[in-house]
Amino acid sequence: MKTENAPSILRSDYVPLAWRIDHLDLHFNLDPVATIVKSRLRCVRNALAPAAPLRLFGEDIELLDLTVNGAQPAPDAIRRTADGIEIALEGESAEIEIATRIDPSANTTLSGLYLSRGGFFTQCEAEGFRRITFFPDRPDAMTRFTVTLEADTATCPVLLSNGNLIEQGPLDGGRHYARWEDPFPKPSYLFALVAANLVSLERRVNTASGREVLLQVWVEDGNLDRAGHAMDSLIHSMRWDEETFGLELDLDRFMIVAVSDFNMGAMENKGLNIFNSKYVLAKPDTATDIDYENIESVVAHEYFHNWTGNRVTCRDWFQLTLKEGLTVFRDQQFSADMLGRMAEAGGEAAAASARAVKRIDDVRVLRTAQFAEDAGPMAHPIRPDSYQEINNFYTATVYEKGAEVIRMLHTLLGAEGFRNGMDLYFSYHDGQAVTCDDFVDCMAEANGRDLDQFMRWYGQAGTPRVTAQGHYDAESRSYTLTLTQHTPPTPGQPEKLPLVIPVAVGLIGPDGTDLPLRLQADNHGATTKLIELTEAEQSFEFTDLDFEPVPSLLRGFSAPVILELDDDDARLAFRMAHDSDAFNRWDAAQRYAERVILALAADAAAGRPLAVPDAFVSAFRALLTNDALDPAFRAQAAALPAEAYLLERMTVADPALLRAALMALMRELGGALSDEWLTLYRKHEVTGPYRYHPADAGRRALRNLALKYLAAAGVGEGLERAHAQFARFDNMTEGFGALAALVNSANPAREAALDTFHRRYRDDALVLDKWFALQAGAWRWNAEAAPVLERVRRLMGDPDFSIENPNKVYALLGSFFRANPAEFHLPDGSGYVFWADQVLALDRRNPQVASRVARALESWRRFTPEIRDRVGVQLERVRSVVGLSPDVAEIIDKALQNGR
Ligand code: B3K
Ligand code: ZN
Repeated sequence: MKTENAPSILRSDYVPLAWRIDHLDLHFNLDPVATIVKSRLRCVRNALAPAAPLRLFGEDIELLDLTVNGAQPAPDAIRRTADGIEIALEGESAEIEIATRIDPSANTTLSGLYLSRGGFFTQCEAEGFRRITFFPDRPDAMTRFTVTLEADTATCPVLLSNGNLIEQGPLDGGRHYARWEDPFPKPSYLFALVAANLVSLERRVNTASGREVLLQVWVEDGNLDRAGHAMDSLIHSMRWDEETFGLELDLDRFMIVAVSDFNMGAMENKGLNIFNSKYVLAKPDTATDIDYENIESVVAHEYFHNWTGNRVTCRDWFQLTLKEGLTVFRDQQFSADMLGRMAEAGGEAAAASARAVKRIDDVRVLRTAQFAEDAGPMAHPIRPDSYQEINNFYTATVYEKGAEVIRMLHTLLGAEGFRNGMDLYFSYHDGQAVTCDDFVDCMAEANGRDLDQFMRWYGQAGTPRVTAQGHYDAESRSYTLTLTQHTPPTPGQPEKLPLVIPVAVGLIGPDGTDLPLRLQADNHGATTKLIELTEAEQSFEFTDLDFEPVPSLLRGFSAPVILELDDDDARLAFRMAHDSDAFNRWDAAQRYAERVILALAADAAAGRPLAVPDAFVSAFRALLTNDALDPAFRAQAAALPAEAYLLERMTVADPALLRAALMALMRELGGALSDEWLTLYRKHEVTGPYRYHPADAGRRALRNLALKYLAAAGVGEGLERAHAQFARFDNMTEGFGALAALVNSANPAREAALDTFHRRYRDDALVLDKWFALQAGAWRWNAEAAPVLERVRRLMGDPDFSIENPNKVYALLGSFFRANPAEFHLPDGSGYVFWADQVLALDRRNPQVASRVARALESWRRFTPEIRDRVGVQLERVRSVVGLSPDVAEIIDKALQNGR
């Protein structure tokens, strides 16, 4: 096991490999408790690097034998180090043979080779390969792999690895073997094997250039009827990458394998993607519209990595956003295109709305998870400068903010310019391990543009604040917009420099329509204009305006910044009603709601009655009942901002006050608008068999939201509708939507509904995850009800719960710690003791999962003094435990040191 107090690894310490491995031959004799791995490495001296011994990493594995060029090395040529072995090699090349023994049954970390439901699976990113065999386990060591697997035929009839199957057959003793060869050099983090009892859904399709390829989705027997959507998503992804970027599948076979025990979402191993079953399995009765959407996007994400990540990979782990930010951007564009295309049948406006709804979803995630991270003790640039445990840096910053940075390049260079940059990137770097600078250099070169200042986005942490001030001069009929930017200090970065911030601007006239824009000399007259803020303060003058306009800034969320507006309530209501940019229209509604919620929280703090302003209710009603707007958009606009986001917006985070405010607002909007909600509910029923389609999904989302507000407000007819919907549902979106409404109400029938649901899905692990998550995240609408913590403790003892399964941990504990702040932060501090107990119990089994759970309290210094005192004690308690993993140690240390 790795131990705590790992030293920080620095980006500036990068040294090229002294020895390249040009071929690796791996042989696995798979056994649950004693797997023997034999490897043969062909090493070649790297003339471009300083001379050094061959450095092989190894962790928790037993070395049985090691030879150099067929002989035992001299004792002084080999040295055991804290993280592996160093071998002094002579000459220009050498062949190393190594035998190791590992015990997959004891591997509870789910990193390296492990067992899940009797099958063997691997997870090697970031540093899992060293838990399988000794190897230069770093991403710039690109190697050609040949892999032979031997296993019991009865328990593991299917033997898979990367690339092409070149041989297979029976062996003595009820065993069999398969040999796989991957024609493309790859880093060890992309290695994978699967040996299990699975069945596959298969399709043969042609690539754009006419090559036939075999696609397989491997699942457990009995789940084939849930594999179709993943297969369709894979085919759509292939087509999209061919059409959008001219990128084709480069292998004869591409496999997706679903596994029940997996630390994260999925993994892009070359030709053998391994997925958390949550992101593969779907049928109408078990998966919601959101599950369908997530599956499509995760399948696409992993498939897109084949080019952005695998063919061109990262030089070192600091460059992680090179592949992750870019691939998230690609999957976001793909999903927007897919949704837009499906919605096209309803007209152009429906397609645009579907795309906007996708953008809103993405920004919600960014604002909730990434802005909080950027403001807390773990704040880091999208390309960090140091880390203790790389697995802690698969963050919202590296992924989501990284994707926003790529999106800004796309915005600044245009789709064609961006594509030219991508083409150049592949032409220069295919088959290489490169840096973020290499990528941005290609964008710059292909477009003849200086992107030096833009590179600051890679190095500066923290969310920039942009302010806007407008001044209208009636005499000159001009409007001057003055923008400023400022990025607050973050740990280790006291000073920041101005960034390149693309700001998409529109100006709205008094009648609510967009005005043609004339910006100084540039006389296009378009209604949305991209301006580039590059200095701390800059002014832009718009001319030929007969009235003072209402500005609509950062349209489409053109940069990942916090836009501080001094719009008053009336202006927000005006933009809620008129902004032609769907994103900004939604954003105006969210800002208005935020303002009302924070005022209600202040009322609660002062002991004043909580009264929702009529003007807000009217603006909300107008938007909700505007039939010109798509149901999906209305559902987005009428959903309140996330609680975690609102906590960040409070000067002092106080979960109890915030919850009181949110409950008051939901009751008011549910009650005062009950007729409107009931009408919407009736009008938007979806008839016919379930199909995954944005038009239907939007209607279902709006109806479920109606039930949620009505149930919260205790409106009798709403509760009846929820009961009726729950009593006869044939798709999970409606079933779970109704259940969620009932559970989030004071209605006593909630328990019976939970039982019914449990009985119906008792054998379905993925659906039970929803059941756990719903209860852990529930609000207490009935003041007499017991604290949710009691229920969470009880559910941990439920026979269907298992602390060994990450999905269960995220569903029950993750939902409680992250999605239910008011219940987690109980005034007596019992939530924090429970949190510390769980972090410590998890850390002994699975540090990656423990560290994710640990992060739930990292922003503790933002909370009230009472909360800070109690959390501080538990953070210290966790920190004092001997043998803490470096994963959890890094999080707790940073939380204790870098508070704000
Ligand atoms: N690359 C993997 C994530 C690996 C996480 C390692 N702790 C999935 C993805 O981003 O596609
Ligand atoms: Zn990824």
